[in-house]
Amino acid sequence: MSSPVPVIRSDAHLAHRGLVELAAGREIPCWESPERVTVIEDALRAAPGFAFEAPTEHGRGPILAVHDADMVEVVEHAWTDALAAGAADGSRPLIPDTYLIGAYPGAMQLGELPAGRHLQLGAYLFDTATPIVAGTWGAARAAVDVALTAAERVVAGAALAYGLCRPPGHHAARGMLGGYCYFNNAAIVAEWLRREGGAQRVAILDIDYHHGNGTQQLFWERGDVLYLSLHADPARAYPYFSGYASEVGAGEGHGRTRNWPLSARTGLDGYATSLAEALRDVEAFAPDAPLIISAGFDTFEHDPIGDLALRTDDYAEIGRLIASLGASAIVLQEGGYAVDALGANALALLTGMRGS
Ligand code: Q9C
Ligand code: ZN
Repeated sequence: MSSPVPVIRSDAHLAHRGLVELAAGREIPCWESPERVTVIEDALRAAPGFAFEAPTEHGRGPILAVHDADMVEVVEHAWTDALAAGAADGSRPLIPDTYLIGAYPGAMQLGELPAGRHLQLGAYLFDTATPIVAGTWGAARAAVDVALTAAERVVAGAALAYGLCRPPGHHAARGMLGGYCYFNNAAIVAEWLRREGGAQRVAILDIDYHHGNGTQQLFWERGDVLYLSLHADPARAYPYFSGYASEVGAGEGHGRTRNWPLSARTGLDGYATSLAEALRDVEAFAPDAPLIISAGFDTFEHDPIGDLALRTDDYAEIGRLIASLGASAIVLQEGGYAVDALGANALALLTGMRGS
């Protein structure tokens, strides 16, 4: 019997509850809910072979190694600035009404932002699905600590550890928030393995339904971090503007980003074909650090915002395929919104990865 798989989890996320998001002009309840990770933890607790641990605090350093300090401050202070300015009564999430898109400046040199951090939010967000509430800062900080603690367990010798991160991270870029993500947990771990873990080459495999635009942006010109992503074709699926197969990185990072856009209703067969290519890329890159998996279960056949067709048992097979690399792995939770199936799907992936 192998040793239990560390599962790093925190209750700090419970205070991050966004209330509403906009879908086709309608206000709907946030898909990204606290229940998502509660049901995963419950399912793993009911199964043998997992050891549950709280994260240890790593401070802001690892976050600031990846994200703009000004953006981190906006996440920290937007809520209290809004309350202090009387711009919010505390009963509803902060969702900006105005966004600083790339075309705004044209040839102008714009250098100033309003002092209120709630008013700066629109300069960092790229969608309306990433609300700030009182508990957002604490939850986003804890998710990073969850990810880093999982990484530490693997560096210390565990073959596999699972960071039950919430909020997720892969849509967060250096100076950009969105897609339910504030800080890029997987990217922070990758950078931490480089700076603190003595690694020269780190690979991130992203199996969330959505393209990890944030992770791709962060490592686009980096030769030392391989970013591989399987996701719904952005020609039809969020985040729309990245994730095409033609995107392969630049400069020293040329060839160190690869994307596999997938057709609607892709099931295990099609998925495994692309995954095999990605796994060959990992082998060729020969990372000298644990493999980082950005794990989303929004590829599930009944996911409410996805359109792929993976079944619960398929996650076990995907886990076995990844495990066939023989590498140690840090699995970090990203998306997945079919709440009733998330526990079984996470259990299947981890069971496949640990080989029993
Ligand atoms: N109609 C993650 O899975 N909204 N983020 C999509 C499509 C945002 C997903 C709207 C989806 C973000 C971590
Ligand atoms: Zn997703």
